[in-house]
Amino acid sequence: MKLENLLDSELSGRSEMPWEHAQERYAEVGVDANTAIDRALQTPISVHCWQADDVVGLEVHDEATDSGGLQATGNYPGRASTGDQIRADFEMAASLIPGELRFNLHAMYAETGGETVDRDELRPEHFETWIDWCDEHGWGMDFNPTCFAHPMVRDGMTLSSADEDVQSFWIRHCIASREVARAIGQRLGPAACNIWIPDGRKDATVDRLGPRERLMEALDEVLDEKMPAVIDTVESKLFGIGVEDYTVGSHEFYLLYACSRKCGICFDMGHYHPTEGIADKISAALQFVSPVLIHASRGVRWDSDHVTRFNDDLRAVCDEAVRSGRFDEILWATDFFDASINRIAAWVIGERSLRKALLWAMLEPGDLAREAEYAGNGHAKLALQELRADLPFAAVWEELCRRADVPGGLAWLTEIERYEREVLSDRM
Ligand code: RNT
Ligand code: ZN
Repeated sequence: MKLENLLDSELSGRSEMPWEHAQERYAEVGVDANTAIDRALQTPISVHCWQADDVVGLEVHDEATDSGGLQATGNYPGRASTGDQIRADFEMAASLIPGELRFNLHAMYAETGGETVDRDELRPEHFETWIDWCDEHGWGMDFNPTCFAHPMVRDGMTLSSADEDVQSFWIRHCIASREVARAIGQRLGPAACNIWIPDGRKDATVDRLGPRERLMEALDEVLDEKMPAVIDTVESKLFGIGVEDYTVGSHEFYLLYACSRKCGICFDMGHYHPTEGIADKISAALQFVSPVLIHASRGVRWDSDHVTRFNDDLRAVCDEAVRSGRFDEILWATDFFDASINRIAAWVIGERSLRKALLWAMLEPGDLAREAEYAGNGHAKLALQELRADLPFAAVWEELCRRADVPGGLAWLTEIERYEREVLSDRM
């Protein structure tokens, strides 16, 4: 079978098992597959806008800017370069992603109608087109200040800079961003406003305390005003390209900050040591901090932003979120960018994999496993974990896609190829 024949075939990789049979198999192990589908579909996933254009944004800078340690590699044709193109591409992607979506925008995607508006002067009106568009489609929205790729990033520093002009510029930008998030929240329902900064040093850092003290003070200023329509979160990172030795906003820094200031924490799956997962952090953090925002991503060696896949790491995160019993305090967002493949396909693969992992977690025979654990029956617990791979998951996923009116199996790939031919090829 050749790929093109498979895509043309009626099944194209879809499950043939009748949904009713699958439902019965899950019922035997105490799982209501119907409820799992509903829950998985109703869990909002906040889709990052920056996959569309390799984190370039819509601003024009005359001066050179610092990438802030983010690297989108590759030059696959068809990159979106206007707000309209990003919106069109996302509409395409969204038609192939099952379940409730939100749209996650960065400040660098302001639309100022040709006027130069610096980041510390952004206002909600510069995002009106985005907000109207999300409203029209019934998508919630989230927001992020953009503290990178800008001439005011000096010596790799923003909020933690020792240069008062630099630091106050970024404080004003973050406050302006919270105002935008508030406007979004008031219109579309509470909006997450996630702060990530690139601040750090390449090598042999001597002063590790000073920048952290300045970051703490800057954040306190940024978050000073209570905004009920805004869900504030802070995101740590271990290192970035060119920022290998020291990151001001480390895991410990932000976890303690969030705990003491009562804001949310963001765990990005690609932001820890290569073998360190975030799954086990969820139940620990939730004792002290809420909400927990997940940035679903995939680290590969030095890169923290490969397209999310339905792999062990993602399943572990979703399992823990469901098992914690505090699923409502967990917010789901994606964060990856790959410029070497069709960007819309990257979106679809990444978002579908997260939805799939959520469904997988919701289909765990969790009551039986918990019973075995508390009865000291470790082997039964292991056997139940193994059983998950024997249950007809594909048929339930298929049913989820059917209910959401999106193609199952590989059929969505045909749509992407058509869009590439008809729309993306004109962008070269
Ligand atoms: C960077 C962080 C951050 C960014 C976006 C663009 O390492 O993960 O979330 O990816 O804000
Ligand atoms: Zn992230």
